Amino acid sequence: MNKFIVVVFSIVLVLISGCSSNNFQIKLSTPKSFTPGQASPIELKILDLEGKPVEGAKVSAVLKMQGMSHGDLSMKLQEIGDGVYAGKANIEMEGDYTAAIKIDYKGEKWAGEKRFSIVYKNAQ
Ligand SMILES: [Cu+2]
Repeated sequence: MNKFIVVVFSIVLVLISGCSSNNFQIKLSTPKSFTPGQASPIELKILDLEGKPVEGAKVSAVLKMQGMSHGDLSMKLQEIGDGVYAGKANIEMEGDYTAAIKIDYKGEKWAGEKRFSIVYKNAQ
């Protein structure tokens, strides 16, 4: 496959996976930088289509880097209120990550991916 087809294909995939989030609006918050050896806070804000916080959901996420293995970067996120679910990940490398997110809300299941990137925190 040439590069152009790969790019078009991934855009189509992104569009398709975007459509699967029909029942929830999900916003991933991650720090811009991290300190090696310290867990990084990861937060997900989950709203329903009317913009109301989704409460009482079971939320988990697995962080992945494309083509690399960084041990177990799976997290259970704890609800901290207002539809925000928080967890920590032991990020050890800067770069682009995909968070594979699973939500179970009263038996209604959603799975999807969000992307983010993170860099090393510069020493002061
Ligand atoms: Cu890596």
